Amino acid sequence: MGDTSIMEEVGSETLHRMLYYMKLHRFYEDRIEIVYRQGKLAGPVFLGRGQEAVGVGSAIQLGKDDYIFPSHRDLGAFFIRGMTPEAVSLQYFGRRDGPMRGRDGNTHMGDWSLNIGLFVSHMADTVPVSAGVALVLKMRKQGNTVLCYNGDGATSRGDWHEGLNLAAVMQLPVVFFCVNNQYAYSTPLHKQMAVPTVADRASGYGMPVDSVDGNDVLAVYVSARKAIQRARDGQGPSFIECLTYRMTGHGSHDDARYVPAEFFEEGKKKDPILRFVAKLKAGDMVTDGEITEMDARIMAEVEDAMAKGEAGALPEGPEALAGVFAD
Ligand SMILES: Cc1ncc(C[n+]2csc(CCOP(=O)(O)OP(=O)(O)O)c2C)c(N)n1
Repeated sequence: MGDTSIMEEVGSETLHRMLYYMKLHRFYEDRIEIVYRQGKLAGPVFLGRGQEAVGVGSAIQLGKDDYIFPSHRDLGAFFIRGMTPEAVSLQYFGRRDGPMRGRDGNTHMGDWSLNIGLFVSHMADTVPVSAGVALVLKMRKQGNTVLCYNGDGATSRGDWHEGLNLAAVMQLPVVFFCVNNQYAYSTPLHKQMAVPTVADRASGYGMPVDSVDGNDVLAVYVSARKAIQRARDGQGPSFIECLTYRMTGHGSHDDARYVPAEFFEEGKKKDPILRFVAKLKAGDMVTDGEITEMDARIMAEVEDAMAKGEAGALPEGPEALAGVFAD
């Protein structure tokens, strides 16, 4: 299926929303990284720069009663589900009114009221939990689905394998994404697995496995659409490996000197936002004027979110302890 026919099918409104969320993800993170370097944040910052197409191309297709279990690099998916830039800033600044009420300062966050599952570690602990949520949806015959996102490093952990197996055996309505940015912190892919792709690992569990260019939001969209439909139709789980590039260190504290310069060059050439804009323009789906207006709107939103995050109140001592220890 060519890009033009996909774009015609998806329609200009959804395409514009996709561009908006990819840019919001990028602009927000560019700005929060500066705030981090200014020494204003208590915790680290983890960026999904270069990986925006995966969360956006998939989560944009969900309905209100679906669930996501994002990782620390899927900020666009958080925004799509309704978490506001202001809420994310309150989180980063460790403020009382943030999603974790000031008890964590980085992206360890979620919000059950928005069907965004929480994670404790960056690794695969959300995989069996998302299978559990999918089991509930299946038992309720809701026709809803769960999208679960992990990095390549997470697939070396036992809970990833157990979760995939459980979902396949029980035919659960969940889609597992591997956002394969080719590094787990400083460990390149070939040093943590002896098969060439994560798809090779997933294919042992008895579910459809797809591999897509994770820097092509339309390719992610099409693959995710099929997998989501399967889940809704009661046909069980799917796995999608999205090959992408981490265009940054593991976190903002990491200058990634262990990554060869060519890797970053390659990532830059395949920038998912620039590629999407080029496709939209080639298909007459967006004008320069619309892009300029969108950029200005997003920058204003991000500035507002930073100001509100910084101005937010810190938790009082007893509030900071609520829910931390059993009564
Ligand atoms: C159980 C556990 N072990 C180790 C860590 C430290 N850690 C955080 S992220 C990470 C690497 C994750 O790599 P990957 O799954 O490829 O995701 P990416 O960060 O590349 O998106 C590690 C080792 C952790 N948070 N939790």
